Amino acid sequence: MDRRDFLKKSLAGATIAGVGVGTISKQEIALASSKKEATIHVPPGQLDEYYGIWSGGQSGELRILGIPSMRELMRIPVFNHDAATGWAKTDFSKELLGGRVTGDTHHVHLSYTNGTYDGRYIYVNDKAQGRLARVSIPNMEVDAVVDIPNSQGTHGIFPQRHKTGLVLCNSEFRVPVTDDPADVMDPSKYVTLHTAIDGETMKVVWQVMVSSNLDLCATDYKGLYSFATAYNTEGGVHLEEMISLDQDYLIVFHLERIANAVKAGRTVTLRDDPSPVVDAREDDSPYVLRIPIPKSPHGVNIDPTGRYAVCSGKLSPTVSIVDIEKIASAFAGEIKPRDCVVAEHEVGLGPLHTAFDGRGNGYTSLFIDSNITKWNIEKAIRAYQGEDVNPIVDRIDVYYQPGHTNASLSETKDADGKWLMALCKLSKDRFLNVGPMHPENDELIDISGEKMVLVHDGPAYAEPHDCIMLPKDMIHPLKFNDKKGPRHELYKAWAKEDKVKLTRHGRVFRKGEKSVRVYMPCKAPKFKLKEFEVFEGDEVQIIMTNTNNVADLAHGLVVSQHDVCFIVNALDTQSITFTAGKPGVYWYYCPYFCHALHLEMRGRMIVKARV
Ligand code: CUK
Ligand code: CUA
Repeated sequence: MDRRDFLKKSLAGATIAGVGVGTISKQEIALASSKKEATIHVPPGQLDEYYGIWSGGQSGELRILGIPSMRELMRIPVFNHDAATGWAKTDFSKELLGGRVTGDTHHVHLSYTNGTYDGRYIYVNDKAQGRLARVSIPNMEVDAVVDIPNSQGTHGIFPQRHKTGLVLCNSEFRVPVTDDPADVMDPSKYVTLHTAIDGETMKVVWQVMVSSNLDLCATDYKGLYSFATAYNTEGGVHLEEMISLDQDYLIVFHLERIANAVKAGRTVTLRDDPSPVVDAREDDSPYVLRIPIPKSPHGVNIDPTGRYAVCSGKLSPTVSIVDIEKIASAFAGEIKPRDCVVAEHEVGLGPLHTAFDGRGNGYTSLFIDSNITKWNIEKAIRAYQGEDVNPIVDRIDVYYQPGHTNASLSETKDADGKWLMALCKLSKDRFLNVGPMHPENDELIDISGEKMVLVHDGPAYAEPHDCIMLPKDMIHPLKFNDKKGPRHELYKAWAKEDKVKLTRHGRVFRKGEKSVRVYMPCKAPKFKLKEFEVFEGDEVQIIMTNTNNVADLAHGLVVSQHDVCFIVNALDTQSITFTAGKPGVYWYYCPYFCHALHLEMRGRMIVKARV
């Protein structure tokens, strides 16, 4: 039997094993029946059914994947310098990043309307520098970055789900909030902040000050609350101190009370930052509810019905389910905070994150046990009430040590229970050896049936933390930039000032004694300016416009020996500023293959000695 026959034959087997064949039209599925593992192949020329949006961890970027093929379709540079596109070097990106080009993207979410993705924005955090960035989906590029003040380690983030409103951001590290040396040396004075950013303006709205480390973040579906798993209730600064207690908290933030406090001015400011800060450090603070849950919880995920907040135990083998409908009574003091917990069942060792299939099941990643465990919400609640039922439905080994897991549309009311991703931290022997640095392993699991079926291993560069997956029709990226964002405001202003047409005029303007502005339209295979002259030490700004009206026809600009390389997509403009080096001739050229005469697409920057 050749491979083709094998594939055909195994389709029948796959159906029986519950690999939703009908859901993967025109794609071949082979099931290695003995191992309950399948492979999925999206043939050349066929498009994927889902987009996957991946955080890139310490690479500082986002990645777009096709699901189920797991093909990496594109990278979106965010907090990093990207040599191919010039991100972090071009004028706009450099200004946004403030010169800080390392970042650690952990959590990625789309903006919401009415409990589901509205296709407008992607939000992503930077844990390293404490920032939140927004990607405009039509243009698939970052259009805003905001620094989270007064804090370090911006980690869990979550946008509100009833509308594009606030994006809540947790700072994980406790820090002093004054420069008083006594406060700096006294960890009992350190705080963390839960920060609300306006998802439209990308400005800080308020911050709430608490004492515990804030880890993952979630929002409800009604706009009443946000949530943070909190560990290090001990207030320790060393590992042993942070894990001495067996109990930590899910902190619930009462958004209306916080907004009212801000309106009434019951706030403080920290150092010279103007953001209003609500102090919720007191045990009886009206702004927060502290729901006790076992030891150092990590993920908090809201199920697609919006009823339950599921906290994964990390150092406890349990998952705790909080009934969000009980929270109002707890805030009112009618029940104890702990009474909001309606289930707490064992799932295995090292529970980190939980995804949902929209059919009443949770899927928890177990870092230490190295598997994904599927369990039933209703059964977990009944078991907690004393009934003799086992909530565990299925387990699947993953290779190896998963951090995040997420399912298609899991964080929306439309969770469709098709695909689950296990972002494994170690790949060990799963791929050819490529040296001391190993890839991570993103494993795609079919969850459309009763049993989970592993269908794909995807090596990933350091280090995706989180991902979301959504049907391809939920977002509509443009083929040409819409020229509406703040980036284009810059070019319009400059062109107006110099009375030029970006698409037409190749011009050189001396803007100051040591600064020059160069307008450089281009069209395959020519730059409008065959050469231009500047003086040694001039600050040279090049504004380049690609006038080819052909999608996918990018040009770029490299200026030899000047550390300049960036892309200009079709009908778009980009600008960069650099300092002219020693007198001489420097060829500039187009690095993107654009024409039979692409290699000839070049010109000379002539640098003259200053007299
Ligand atoms: S954290 Cu990485 S495995 Cu930053 Cu979402 Cu849980
Ligand atoms: Cu333009 Cu190559």
